[in-house]
Amino acid sequence: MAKLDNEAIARIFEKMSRVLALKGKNRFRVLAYEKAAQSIRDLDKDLSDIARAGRLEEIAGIGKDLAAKIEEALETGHIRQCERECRGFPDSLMVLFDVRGLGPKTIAMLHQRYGINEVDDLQRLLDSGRLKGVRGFAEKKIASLREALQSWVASRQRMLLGVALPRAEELLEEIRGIKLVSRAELAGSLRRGRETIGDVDLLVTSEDSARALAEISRLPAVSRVVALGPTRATLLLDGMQVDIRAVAPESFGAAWQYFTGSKQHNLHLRTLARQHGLKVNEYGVFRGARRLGGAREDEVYRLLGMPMMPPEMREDRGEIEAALKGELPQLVELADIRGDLHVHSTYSDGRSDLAEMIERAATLGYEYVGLTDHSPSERIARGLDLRRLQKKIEEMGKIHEARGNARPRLLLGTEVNILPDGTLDYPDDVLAGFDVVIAAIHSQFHQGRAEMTARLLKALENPYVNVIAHPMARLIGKRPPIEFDFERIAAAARATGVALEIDGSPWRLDLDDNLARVAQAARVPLAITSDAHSAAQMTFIRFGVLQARRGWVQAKLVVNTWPWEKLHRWLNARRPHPARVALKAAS
Ligand code: DGT
Ligand code: CA
Ligand code: CA
Repeated sequence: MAKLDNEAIARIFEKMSRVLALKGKNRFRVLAYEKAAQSIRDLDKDLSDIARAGRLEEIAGIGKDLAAKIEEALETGHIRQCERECRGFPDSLMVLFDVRGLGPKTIAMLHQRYGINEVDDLQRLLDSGRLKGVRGFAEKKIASLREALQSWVASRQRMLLGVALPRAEELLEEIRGIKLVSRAELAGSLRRGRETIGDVDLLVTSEDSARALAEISRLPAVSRVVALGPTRATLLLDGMQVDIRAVAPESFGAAWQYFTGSKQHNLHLRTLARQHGLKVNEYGVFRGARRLGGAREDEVYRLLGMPMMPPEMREDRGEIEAALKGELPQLVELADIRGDLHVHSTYSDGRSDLAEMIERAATLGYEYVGLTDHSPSERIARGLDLRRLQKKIEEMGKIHEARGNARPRLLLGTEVNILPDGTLDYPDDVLAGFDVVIAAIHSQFHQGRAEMTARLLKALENPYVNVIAHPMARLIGKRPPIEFDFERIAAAARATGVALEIDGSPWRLDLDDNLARVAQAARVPLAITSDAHSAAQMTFIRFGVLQARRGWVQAKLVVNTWPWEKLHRWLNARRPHPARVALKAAS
């Protein structure tokens, strides 16, 4: 009996939704399965645990019927009704739903009449010319399907936020430099700060949209023009797909809202609007034919009885309900950050030396910076043995002396390994010499859930530990998260006052948004860091802030938004003896 995990069950429901759409079944049933799949993907607990507690029906979008199906899947590895319904529809056919311009009606027709079962079949069919003259497949339609297939291939690979955002911002600056363009903004998943990005969505306004788009598509960064029309362009920039739409100024806010998404958030908003007798679309907010607003994005929310919604929250995870109750949290902002507690130098595996890292921290206006090189067992990363640690202390002392009282305050730190048995890689008397200790798992990722939980709990008990770094220990798209009981770790962190990290490195973003939200709800201290391995990477902290905002995190809980006095008290709160501070902090 195959044990099904959350993702496997979500996929069954997603497929069910798509097959029902192909069969032209009731729209509400289609949506119900789609919503259920999304809710399951958003869960931070195993469905099997939730089922055991008898709480399946508390999940958004899961009623009696779907709860019974989940139970069946957990017990037998199958959902009979779904299998029956989906018979004859291969998974490879479902992929066509991700191709732009293909909806359920067309896919159903291609499947029935031409035996199309996958993207390659469709490509061959288009190439064969057999669609020529077929009703519904005018030449223009065939050409646009070809383009859509090309961009599907390009966009199959999702990009990391940390790669896509800087490139998109560069493009945005070039677009803003075009005279004809009066306004340009980012939308889509990039604006919501999702950890991976399918394609980049941009909105522009211009008095001559067609010419503006043509000019944009001639920018040197553009490697291929996939499609170019009077109001829309699809461009490829070295593998990154960009969708640009030109909209009228009076619709800009409504369009920005619409194309920021997420789709689920928008669906929910539109349902709400209907209940108020309003219509919301990408052109504005309407009562009948009368237009109530849409030039500004906040108008859209205001007309629905809500304050402006931070883009990072727009995932239909309860933010609309919170906004209607006037309970939207005040999210942490980059400007709240007063320092970084996790950066590496050439003493371990960083590419910039201590002086360069400190210089950059000063440029960023930080009050303090923790220089946290690795501990000895981290061989690949050149972890510091006691001899090299002593050298680092001496060099930090010299830099400190040369700088006088200049900001930032320098904190001697370490990122110490949590060994497989939960002990740390430096003895306590060495740890006592650091100003800030962050502890992390860098080995034995495959331990079972119980063992891993015990390992982390033991590390949390060490009185010198201030932060647990990247608690999930995942690498996005490369290494899955370790398995552990997050609620127990969060409760222990809250009890001991140890912070959990939200690591801003684009490959990590760890905690992720879902766990950050659990931590925020449990009032666990958090530390948003860059985990920089070069001076330039210190700006990674912004991706950590975005992830934190997606987790509804408020500044209050984030220790590195605190002024030095408060941070200092917290750093030493659990130590058995007053800190033997290695470096006298600047006054
Ligand atoms: P991505 O590109 O996969 O990372 O995710 P998004 O969210 O950027 O999605 P994308 O690029 O397909 O569409 C951008 C936004 O446009 C999306 O977040 C919401 C809106 N949108 C697109 N298609 C639909 C749709 O069929 N229905 C609704 N309500 N909104 C849509
Ligand atoms: Ca997108
Ligand atoms: Ca798009």
